[in-house]
Amino acid sequence: MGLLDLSRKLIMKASAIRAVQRIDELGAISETDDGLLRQFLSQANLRAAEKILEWMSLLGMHCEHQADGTIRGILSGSNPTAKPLLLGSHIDTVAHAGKYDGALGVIAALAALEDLLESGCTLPFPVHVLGFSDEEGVRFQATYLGSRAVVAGLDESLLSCRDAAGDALRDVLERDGWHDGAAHFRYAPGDVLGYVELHIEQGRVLEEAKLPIGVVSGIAGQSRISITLKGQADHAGTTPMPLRRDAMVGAAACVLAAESLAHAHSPLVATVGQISLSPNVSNSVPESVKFSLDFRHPDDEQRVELLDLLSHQFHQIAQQRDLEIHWQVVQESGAVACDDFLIEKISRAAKKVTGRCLTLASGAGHDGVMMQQIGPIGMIFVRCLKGLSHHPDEYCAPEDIAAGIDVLVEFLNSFHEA
Ligand code: HGY
Ligand code: MN
Ligand code: MN
Repeated sequence: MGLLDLSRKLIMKASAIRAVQRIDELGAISETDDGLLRQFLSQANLRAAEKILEWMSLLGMHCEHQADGTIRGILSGSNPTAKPLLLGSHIDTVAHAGKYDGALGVIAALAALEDLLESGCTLPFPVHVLGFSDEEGVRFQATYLGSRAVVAGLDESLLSCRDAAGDALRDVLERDGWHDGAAHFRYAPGDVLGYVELHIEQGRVLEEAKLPIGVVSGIAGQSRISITLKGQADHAGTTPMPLRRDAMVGAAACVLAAESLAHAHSPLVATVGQISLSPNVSNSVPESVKFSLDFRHPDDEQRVELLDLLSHQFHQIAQQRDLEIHWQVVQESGAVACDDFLIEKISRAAKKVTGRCLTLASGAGHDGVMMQQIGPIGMIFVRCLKGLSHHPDEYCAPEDIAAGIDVLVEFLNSFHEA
């Protein structure tokens, strides 16, 4: 461990200690007692939002919430008419989540503002800290609902998405929305100085480089596809193999085809994370299988070309096995580049705090994909143990959290300099 890391470990500032405690506090707010899960407009997600609003009000921020559960705290600057700088991240989580993904970005932003207020510093612009209601897209299979709502609103196609219970997003919003005292905040292109998000890396690059902090160059594009294969249910004991139209075996061939395509075209990554089949009984040949495909590549052209190739392979597999195939694009977002000016400022701040700074791309999606529609985006990555994420053992060391907060403080203070 470097000297700087050690010093941060030994002398943790109050704001960093509080941030670590708040991570634990928020991590305990879940909609199940079987691991951490906070979905769009679940009661747990709203309770987490309320908790963060409490912390924002302790800083004297003007606090607001939207009906969808997205929240924001506003800290005024010396020039109230200046364009605001946006900070923040998402409040929702995946299932069996770690407690840092999303939450750390909101909590670190508040900790950095706490440090600035403690040092009597007033920024030359307002700062808005946002906590987005949904980035993971677990409930409705549509990602970035929170950030999308504040930059573009939710269109008909999104409002008609249905959750596992068959409820449309529109109806869930109507029925379970936080309507009481709800504000309606929207940002248009050019409204803001920029959006900067601190997030755990969710990869191994910083750990292998033995660095606590990195600056993000850009966010990979992603396609989320839903595939349904339909064959014929049959008796498992009496149907000879050559006569079967087994949708499960067809799906298995597709999954292996996706895996070998990704191995052959690194850094392409392809994941089948969700699968359901019917009739789903042990003594019937599966009639239909529905599975998800998460397909990502830093280069959009390659992603589109390779996805087309894989779709062709899936259709061939279906044809060979006499299966019907339905291929539905659920969600696509192109790769986005972070802003050079923000990258430069963040790397300078990181070098000041940690001595070095690495620039790296993000394979994970982040709300910056939506926020770049209204202004320049920047991201600060914080090392996490073994790169593990979307897992209960996700871990970010307190001294690395402290480093992340210090980098945010340095970054914010750099706006005072010419
Ligand atoms: O899936 C992702 O890339 C992110 O965790 N939403
Ligand atoms: Mn995530
Ligand atoms: Mn995240």
